Amino acid sequence: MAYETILVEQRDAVTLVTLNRPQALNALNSQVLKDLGAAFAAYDADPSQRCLVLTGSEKAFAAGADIKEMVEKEAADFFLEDFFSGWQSKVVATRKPWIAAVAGFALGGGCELAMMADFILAADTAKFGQPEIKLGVAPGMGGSQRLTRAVGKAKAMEMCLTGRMMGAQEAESAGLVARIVPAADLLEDALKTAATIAGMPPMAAMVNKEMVNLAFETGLAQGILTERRLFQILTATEDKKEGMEAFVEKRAGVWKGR
Ligand code: CO8
Repeated sequence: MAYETILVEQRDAVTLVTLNRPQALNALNSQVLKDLGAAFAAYDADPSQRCLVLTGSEKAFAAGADIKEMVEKEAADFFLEDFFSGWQSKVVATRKPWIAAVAGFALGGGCELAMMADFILAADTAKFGQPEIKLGVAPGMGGSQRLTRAVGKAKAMEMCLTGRMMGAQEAESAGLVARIVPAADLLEDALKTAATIAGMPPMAAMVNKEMVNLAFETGLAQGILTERRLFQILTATEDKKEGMEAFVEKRAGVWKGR
């Protein structure tokens, strides 16, 4: 598959996707969404691929939705195209795990895209922000909701109202990112982390992802009940039998993916 705005490579069981519009600091236009949608769908459908890393450049993960694409559009265009809805249906809908490896700017849609990942690994150079207010708009790809859930109302509100950026240290202490890595080691660390996930029983990885996401969608009692049911379903897999037998026999498990 030929992509215009991203680079895709497979490293064993890990798919590496690199945003590749350096002239626009990886601004997210419709072609990027089309390319990412196709790459994520291919990843989800390929049993040989078990984790994905999405990254940008040293300077920018992504500096936002493409302002030059939006400048001439009118409200009716945004509404009739249901602009930005594809990010939910093509990227968030991915069932297998993926990590955002963020260096440099992750602003507006770039911050929102990073927050769609299962978790964010940040270079010490990462800068997160929702500066849409400065353009007379507001987040449109989930930022006001995901940022608030990640860092709480005070920081999210301050960032959305002032457009200020949050550095990597603050992002880590606020709970937006899983870990900070020196910029030079970001990709290697992200690929290593992805390889660890890729080495896990694949169905268990998908169910663990679904369970954690459930915490954002349901109340506690319903979430705990659904967790228990999903756990019970996993116990019917061949990989559950293999995983527990391998532990007892003091050897590594060999996964069938079912
Ligand atoms: N869109 C399009 N082009 C961009 C974007 C962007 N978001 N960001 C940067 N670029 C382009 C610049 O225009 C420039 O292009 P050119 O060389 O042709 O002039 C090139 O990338 C390099 O950028 P700069 O020269 O500005 O680089 P600097 O290092 O000086 O500055 C910044 C870097 C601070 C990141 C700066 O580029 C910037 O502020 N960018 C915009 C950040 C922003 O506002 N992002 C939010 C965009 S809106 C959004 O994401 C969601 C909108 C929701 C709207 C909902 C409507 C329905």
